[in-house]
Amino acid sequence: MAETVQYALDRGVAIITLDRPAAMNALDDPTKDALRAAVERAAADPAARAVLITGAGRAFCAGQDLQGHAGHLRDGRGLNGTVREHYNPVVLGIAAMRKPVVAAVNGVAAGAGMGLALACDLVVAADGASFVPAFGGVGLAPDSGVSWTLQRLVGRARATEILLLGERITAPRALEIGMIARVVPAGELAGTALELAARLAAGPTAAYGLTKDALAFAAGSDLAAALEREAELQEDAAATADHRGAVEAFLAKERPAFQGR
Ligand code: T3D
Repeated sequence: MAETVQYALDRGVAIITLDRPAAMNALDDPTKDALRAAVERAAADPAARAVLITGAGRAFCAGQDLQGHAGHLRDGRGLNGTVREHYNPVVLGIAAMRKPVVAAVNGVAAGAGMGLALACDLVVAADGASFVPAFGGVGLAPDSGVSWTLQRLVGRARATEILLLGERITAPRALEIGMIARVVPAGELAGTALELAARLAAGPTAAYGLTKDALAFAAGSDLAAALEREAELQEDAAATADHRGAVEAFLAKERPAFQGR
């Protein structure tokens, strides 16, 4: 794995850190390869029951690396297949992962960096962080799932405004419009986000995976279909050792110890 993406484990949490601080963690080709590999690794890692994605330095991620991109444009390679090769698998990997994924947005999240943050299940941001829908600024349309995630989070009118005007959205404003889950003082971000991810990792992670599945399915279905999907998923949840153990623990007035299965 390239050195520009770090992978570590702490209390059941796979911590993926974009680590190109001099370039605001912009996504050049090796970093995109490594990010995709890290997401795939976290999904498959039995020691990881939750995932935390963050950035090193003052940015979360400035999106596509425009230096490398300019090179591809000049030599006629255009997008060089990166949307299908990198962004789509990363976003789908996060969405399909049956583990909670937390984004700790430590600074600016621009373009595909904003897409990466919004693809995560819970977004916690530092009070000085911001979201920049930078696509239009460089004459591009949204990718990395932003056209899908943003309007589901904030509604179509606001999503259209955000994407067409391209204005920077501060973390407090993002919280106000329902784009993200929490804002904390910058000095507390790393600790708060890790605590949250560790809490999730110690929880009924199989049920959390099924919850992600239910939410994703319901986003694109009618009520009857959503109810049927809930019934199927609830049968899976009811068959877990976590469910049986938690019911017994409740009756014994004890705290449940979840194993994630
Ligand atoms: O195939 C495809 O490529 C299509 C896929 C596209 C997906 C996308 O992500 S499109 C959007 C690409 N990203 C951008 O357009 C963002 C460009 N950057 C900015 O708008 C601003 O830099 C930020 C809002 C992110 C941060 O602003 P600020 O004022 O805090 O910092 P700065 O001074 O602009 O930037 C600091 C350094 O980071 C600077 O380098 P320098 O001058 O100190 O050597 C700047 O060039 C560099 N940097 C920032 N963003 C990028 C970048 N270098 C390469 N690529 C970047 N995206």
